[in-house]
Amino acid sequence: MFAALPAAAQNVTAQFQTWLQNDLWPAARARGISQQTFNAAFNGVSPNLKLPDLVTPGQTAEPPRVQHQAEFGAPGNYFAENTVAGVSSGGRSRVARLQQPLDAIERRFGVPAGILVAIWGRESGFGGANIPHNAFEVLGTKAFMARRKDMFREEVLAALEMVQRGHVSVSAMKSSWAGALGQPQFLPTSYLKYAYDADGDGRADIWDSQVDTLASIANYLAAHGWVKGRDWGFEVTVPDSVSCALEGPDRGKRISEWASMGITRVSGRPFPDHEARQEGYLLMPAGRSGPAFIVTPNFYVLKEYNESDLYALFVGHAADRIAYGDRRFASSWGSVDKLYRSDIAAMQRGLERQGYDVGGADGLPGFRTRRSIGDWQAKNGRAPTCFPDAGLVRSLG
Ligand SMILES: [Ca+2]
Repeated sequence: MFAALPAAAQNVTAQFQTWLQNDLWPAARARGISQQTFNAAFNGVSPNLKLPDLVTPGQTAEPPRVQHQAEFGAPGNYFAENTVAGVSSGGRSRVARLQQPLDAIERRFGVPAGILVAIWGRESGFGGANIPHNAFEVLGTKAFMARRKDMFREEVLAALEMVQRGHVSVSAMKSSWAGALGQPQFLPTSYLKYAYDADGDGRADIWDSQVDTLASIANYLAAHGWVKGRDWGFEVTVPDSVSCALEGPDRGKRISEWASMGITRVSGRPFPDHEARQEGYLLMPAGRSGPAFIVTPNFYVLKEYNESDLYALFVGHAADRIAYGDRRFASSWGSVDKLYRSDIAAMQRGLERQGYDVGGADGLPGFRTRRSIGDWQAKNGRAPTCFPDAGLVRSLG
């Protein structure tokens, strides 16, 4: 749209410059950013109109239409074997090479090496990923005109603070298109709170130091409540007598109680004693048509790194494979009807009209949507699957 309208783009660029001078600069100055730092950061920067989720100044935010028309990806796609195996085999070699620092980091923060290395591999390919964008262009554009611009305003101010405090030079401030920095892919506010100087050279270097990167990830997880000594979760078999609608972090039970309901580990081993005494949660990311898990509070700490069940599961699964060898999930991911996110959103609105909580009609079947589907199916005399399908979209959309 903007490419066809150079005049409009020029107009946006002019508005961006005005916003920088009249709006962002006073806020930056109030935080102790010098004029020199501010000018260096935004020298030659104009808004990048190719970034997603932008709203033209003066227009109101519309629902993310393009994303909505995207095909809904089956959960199993997230676990393509070459992706998981890349993280697990790459992770094992890093664990072997970095054993001493990883031991020290685990002693300090309580997070096991496999988890740290799995996140590192997932976020940046162990630091090998190309992270090419100018962070001030990305964060500045988003703070100026993104749908969630208030959040990005904090991030761009934090980015300026990173430079002002001497943590990093302007030219080294490269980010993903989402504004995430360095090997752990931290947003600037996370860098200021959680970046950690583990090698003791006086600088928390998440760009070029592997041990600083791993310690920073550990510090982030510890600060978000990682429970030392607990696992992330276990793949399980759930008998038909246990409803898939019991899923969710707000429906926890002692793991021994889940076991007494007939839930067993796929490995055939019992739950470890110290886990059995504590709370666990049912997780069925694809409802009845995929692997099921009993997860611990640490699973939800992983979701603090990236708000997605599948992300957290990827990290936990890869960490297990790094620590214990490559073993795929015991259950396979079933086939999923071809649906668009707009179909799922329509189904969610149908459930909402009938009083069910779907956690927002966003076109993504999170745990609130999955269990509401299960409850609706049970109420309507159907076998609960707890996952969207074409028939449900027809019945509820
Ligand atoms: Ca350092």
